[in-house]
Amino acid sequence: MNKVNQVKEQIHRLKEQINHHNYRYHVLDSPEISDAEYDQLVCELKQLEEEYPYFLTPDSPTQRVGAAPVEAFGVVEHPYPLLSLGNAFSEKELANWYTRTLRMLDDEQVDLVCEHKIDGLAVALIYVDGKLVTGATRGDGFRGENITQNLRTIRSVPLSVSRDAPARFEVRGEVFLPVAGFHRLNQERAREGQPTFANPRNAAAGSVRQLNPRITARRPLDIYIYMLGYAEGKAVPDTHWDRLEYLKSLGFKVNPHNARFKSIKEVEDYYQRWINNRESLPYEADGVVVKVNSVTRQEQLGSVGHEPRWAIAYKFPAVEATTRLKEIAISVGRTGTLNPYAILEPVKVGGVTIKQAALHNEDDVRRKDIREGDWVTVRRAGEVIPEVVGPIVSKRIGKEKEYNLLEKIFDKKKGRPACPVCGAEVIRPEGEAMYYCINTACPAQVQHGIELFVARGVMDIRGIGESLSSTLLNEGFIHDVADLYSLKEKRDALMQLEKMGEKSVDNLLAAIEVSKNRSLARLILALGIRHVGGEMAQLLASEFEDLDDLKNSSSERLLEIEGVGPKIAESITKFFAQPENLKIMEKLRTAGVWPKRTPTEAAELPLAGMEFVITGRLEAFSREVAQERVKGLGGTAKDNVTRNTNYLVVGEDPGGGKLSRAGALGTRQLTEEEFLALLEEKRRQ
Ligand code: 5U1
Repeated sequence: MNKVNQVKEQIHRLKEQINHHNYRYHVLDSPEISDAEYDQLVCELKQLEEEYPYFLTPDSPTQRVGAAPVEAFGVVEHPYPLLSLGNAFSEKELANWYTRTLRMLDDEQVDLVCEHKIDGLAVALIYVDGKLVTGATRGDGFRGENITQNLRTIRSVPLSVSRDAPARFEVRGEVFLPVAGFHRLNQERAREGQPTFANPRNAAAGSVRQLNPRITARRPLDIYIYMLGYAEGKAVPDTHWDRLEYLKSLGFKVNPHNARFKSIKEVEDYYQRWINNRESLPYEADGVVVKVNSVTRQEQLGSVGHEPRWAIAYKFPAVEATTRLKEIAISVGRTGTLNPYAILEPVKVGGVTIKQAALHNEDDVRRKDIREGDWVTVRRAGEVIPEVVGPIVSKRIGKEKEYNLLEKIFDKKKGRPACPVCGAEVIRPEGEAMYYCINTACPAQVQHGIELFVARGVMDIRGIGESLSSTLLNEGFIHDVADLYSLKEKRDALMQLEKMGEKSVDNLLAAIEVSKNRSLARLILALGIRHVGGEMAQLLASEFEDLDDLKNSSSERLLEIEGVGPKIAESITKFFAQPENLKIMEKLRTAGVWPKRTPTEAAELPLAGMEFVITGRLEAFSREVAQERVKGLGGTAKDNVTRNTNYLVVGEDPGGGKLSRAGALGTRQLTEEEFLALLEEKRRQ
């Protein structure tokens, strides 16, 4: 085949691939490749089309903005197409875009606006005479799906705005599912045996494009408006920034992290700042959108194809990649759970090479139909363990092996499945998705137990990492967590260990000694009782005098505590019914590790004891999310102002009743800004 035919063939293949992935992404909400890989395919096709323009056809996916609308929804024609964005993947590409922009404007400087590029679903909202009349998806840019009823269920979408607003106008924005809501939704779906969503974007798209708006209404969706589409019947400001301020004044939710800059250097700093802080955001962002501020200049620049020249998406490094899953192995967790995990062909994700990824449990592996030998999408978010999102079914060659955990751990000699670490019996309690090793002395369980015990925020014993805890166990220095407190009697022997000089041994022993003073809440957490995490440990520590008191409490007493359900109560009583655990408790008592409840016990979390009421609309997040933030820091969030209310947070259009009651009671009132500052300050404590 000659070169030209080869190129023709390659373009054809790329088009087919891109169309296929477009369909998976936009119509089925079930992508098979990562966004970065999709971008790469489009980039390749664009380059070829630029080099060989006679192969560029109007039906090329580079000439479309998205996929065609699904027919089940009505169709909305967009009077002004909803554009997509060109991408910059490096500082140099961004600088090139800026240079080009200045050249076209024949200027030396231009004001810019930066916004987070939220990974959600772009929508257009049309208001007529102050009322929301139509809400639509972007679709292919010209025609979208009519999802008005669904968008109406999103609380941050105003159903009406001031009568002073233009007679007819359109705003555009991104609907998204906050990360916390996404995890909750997936947990719920997993419990109900439904397929989980691969990421918050798919979950948001899947939620918004429900044929039944009641389902949409149950999902904690949110929206940020990112531009005014058009306005008729009234003059509007002539810069993008002022338009956003104007939309804010009409009651639209605009991202508070937007920023205005005068140089590309400041844009780069903003981008770097958010690369480092993006995990702290309540939503997933995959880059920064950089826009020319002046609307006159935007019009001067115009667009090329479906991408405006006046804006660009400066993408963050990818957090997803695809690779081959070589094998599914099993590790044993702290509570004896047998956890399948993927051994991968090493792959770089967001700058870090990963070789392993989490797979949750066997049901999840089955539900996602992940097989050994599959090509899979892996995802890394922040510091959490990378996870396998799902298989790329189209890449299967027929040699992939379905996974069966029991088959994997079947011990022929014993004639039964056996724990891969200690060989003990394995059970699967009714109604649970996990298999368990029943041996509480299983070395894997003990080691994880020690890792939890010494962890920061638990007993906080610095100097014991994974490798030392394993050495201490394997060399017989300790058999359980309580033995840490008798290590001082083995000082000389410890100094014989590799990498353990006199100084490090003494530091370690000193750290162990100091840990004897940790609070009751931390000790309860350190015991590793199933289902008892930090918040629950805190709650229990505020209710019980000491470990004896907790041990002796009946199920009934436990169940009387608000927040303790049957699962937790059962887990606590089971824990204290085990003789090995009682032995550990006695050793701790003898070693002097026996904290009593202190008056400040309940106050370990920074907002503990503080009661908040929120009134009116907040800009930064919905009321539910604000309440979650308060609770996450140990505070309580109530609906009504009482004598116990410490703070009334006052948003836009506050309820008069709450304000006047707070006024009468002298309750401290916070503006949204003060509230955010308080949360930030407490979060850092
Ligand atoms: N924040 C933001 N996201 N976003 C997406 N702004 C923004 N602008 C867009 C898109 C597609 O497009 C306009 C620049 C046309």
